[in-house]
Parts: sequence; C-alpha cells; structure tokens
Amino acid sequence: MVMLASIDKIYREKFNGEPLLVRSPGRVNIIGEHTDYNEGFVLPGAIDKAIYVAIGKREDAMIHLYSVDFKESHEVAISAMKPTKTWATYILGVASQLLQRGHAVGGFNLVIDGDVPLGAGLSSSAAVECATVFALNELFSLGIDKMEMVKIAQKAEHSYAGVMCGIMDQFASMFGKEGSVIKLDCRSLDFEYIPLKLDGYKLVLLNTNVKHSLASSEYNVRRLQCEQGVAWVKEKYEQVNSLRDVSIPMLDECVLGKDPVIYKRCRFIVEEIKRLNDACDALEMGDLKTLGQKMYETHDGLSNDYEVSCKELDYLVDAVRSEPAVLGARMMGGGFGGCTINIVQEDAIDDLAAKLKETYKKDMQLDLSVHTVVIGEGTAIQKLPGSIHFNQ
Ligand code: GAF
Repeated sequence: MVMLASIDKIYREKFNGEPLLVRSPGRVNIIGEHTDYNEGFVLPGAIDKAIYVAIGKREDAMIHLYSVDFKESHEVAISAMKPTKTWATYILGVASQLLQRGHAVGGFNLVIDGDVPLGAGLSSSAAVECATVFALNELFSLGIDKMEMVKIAQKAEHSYAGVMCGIMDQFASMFGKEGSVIKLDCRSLDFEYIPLKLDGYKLVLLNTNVKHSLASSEYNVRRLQCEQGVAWVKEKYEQVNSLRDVSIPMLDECVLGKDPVIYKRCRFIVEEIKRLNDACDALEMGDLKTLGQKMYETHDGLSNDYEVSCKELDYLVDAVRSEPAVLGARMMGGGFGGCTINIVQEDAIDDLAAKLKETYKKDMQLDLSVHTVVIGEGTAIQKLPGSIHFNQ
C-alpha cells in the first residue's frame, strides 16, 4: 500500500491529474524450466512482490513516462516510438503492439515503481508489460481479454526487448492466484490452479546478485537448438511439431548422431516435461519430499545438459543439498544468474540465511539476498483506501 500511495502522489505532482493504479506481480516457477517455448508444461505462481503503475490520458499524442526507481523520465511521440535500451522499452513495446493490432491508444502519462528485484529472474519485465497492457486496456476501454493481453505482453518482449521468451512469465503475472500455482499447458494454454500446500515449509529465494550478460543471447540460442532438434526428428516423424511430441528414443535415433550438444538440450526438455508431471502428482498427494527431489534433478539438468546455470547458482544449490531443512532447490528462470528457489522448513530459514550469507560472501565475494515469498494474486486494478472511483 505504501508504494501504491507513493506512485499515486508522484503522478498527481508530476502530471496534475487523478491516475488509474495497476499492480502486476513477479513470479516464481516451481518446476518446468525452458519448457514453455517447447509446448510443454510449467508450474509458476505470482508472488507478493510487484510492479505498480499510475496512468492517465493526455490531450496530445505523446507518451510521458517516469520511473521512480531510476529517477528518470522518458518522453516520446506515439508516432516516433522505438525500442530503447532502458526500462522504458517494456512499456513502449506494449503500446506499440497495441497500435499494431489496431487498438486506439492515445497519449498517456505513466509513473512506474515496484519491489520486484531487477535482474533476479523474477520476471520484473513481464510484470511491467502486464501492468502496462492491463492499464492501457482499462484506460482506453480496449475490451481485450486477459489471455490476449498475455500474448501482447509476450510479443512486446520479443519485439522491443529482443528476447524470444515463452509465455510463462506474462501468463503467471496476469493469471496469478493467491495460494495456488498454475499448471499451464503451453500448447493448448489450458491451465489449472493447484493449491501450494507447504505445511511448515516456505518458498525461499536466494538471489545470487549476478546477471551474466549471456542471459538473453544464450536464451535465444537454446530456443534455436530446440527447434533444430525438432526439425531433425520431423524428417522421420512427420507428426512431430515440438519437443512436447518427442520421446528419448526419437532423439537417440534422429539427433544424437547429428549433434551431441543439440541432443543434450533436447533430452533435457523431454525429461523436464515428464518431471513436471511427476512433480505435480507429488504436490497433489502432499509428497513434498518427492517434489523437492525433482527440483534438484531439474537443477542438475539445467546445469549439465541445458547449460544455463552459472557458478554462483550451482554454489547455492550445492550449499543446501545436504541441509535436512531444505527439501529441494534449483536455479529458476532463464538462467545465467538470478535466484535459486528453495523449499525450506519455516523454523530453519533464519539460521540458514545467516549461514549462507556468510559462506557466499567468503567463497564468492558477493552479497546474498534472501527473500521468503508468498504466492499472491495476478494483475489487477488497485484502489487506495478512501478513493471512491476512477474518473477517466
Ligand atoms: C524466461 C522466459 F521469459 C520464460 O518464457 C521461460 O522460458 C523461462 O525463462 C525459462 O523457463 O523467464
């Protein structure tokens, strides 16, 4: 509420009007990594850390943006919008997608702030995109449904940020539900909410505080490697359209002899899709121990076969492997930095955090940030207490 009140105030001071307020959260993913763009399943949830925007219409055809975090403004005419290398690109990318689809977006003012740690693999960029598309949809009464908004937000990331991401992050931010993770079928886009019952345990994020520059370039390379693998399998098995349709024997037959690296990448994805389904069964049966073991297996695959981990992430996972209070841990998100996600016994969190902060500093010469997260609601309009309604 503090952040909401503060952007409301900043908006009024800067732009002299009453803003519409929107909140859109970051996300965690329990298991199912790099499976979204391979038409597999993912199991994310929205978290209690979010991006907030305050937005209002302008009389002219200009976009005026202000980031509280960066203390920076960005002003551009709608007709002159183009990608930037700054925070503004995610907002402009959404506006540009809406215009390209023929939606009547006029000039607007927008103030943005948030408490999703940036570059930590918690999808702050997807949260910005979802907050923006939701806010513009409301402001200009565009009548777009949530699923379409997710697709627009994802496309903004492709076209303005240059990362050919899957749909998971934007989906989780938009459709998040308190207390539940979302099992999303990234082929059909069917989804179900699964209550995350962690009795006595909590989700703890350990932030490496590094983001290696390889993150977006290697992400796009992995995507291409998966597509190449599918193309080779398809030469023999015409019905195959994605790694979702592929089995390990097919990879052995069609990919292994051609390129052992592409084979490893594809094998990881095929295994990860199966692992996610097993992990969901375990979660639904309340078997947190098995779920945790699957998370460790995912980490090992991401590190050794998909090769998107880094020494800091491996360090943090290895550091908890033999901790009885930790059921499972793995790197989360695209990779090359950001956070590990851990299932940790509630009473042991403080001691574990203190110990890891010390050893991480000593061995990696870096500060470790520790966040306990709760699964929260998805993108929504916010009201400040005492505000009656929003007048456009
Ligand atoms: C990033 C992407 F944006 C997601 O679409 C997903 O592929 C993830 O990496 C890996 O699972 O967060």
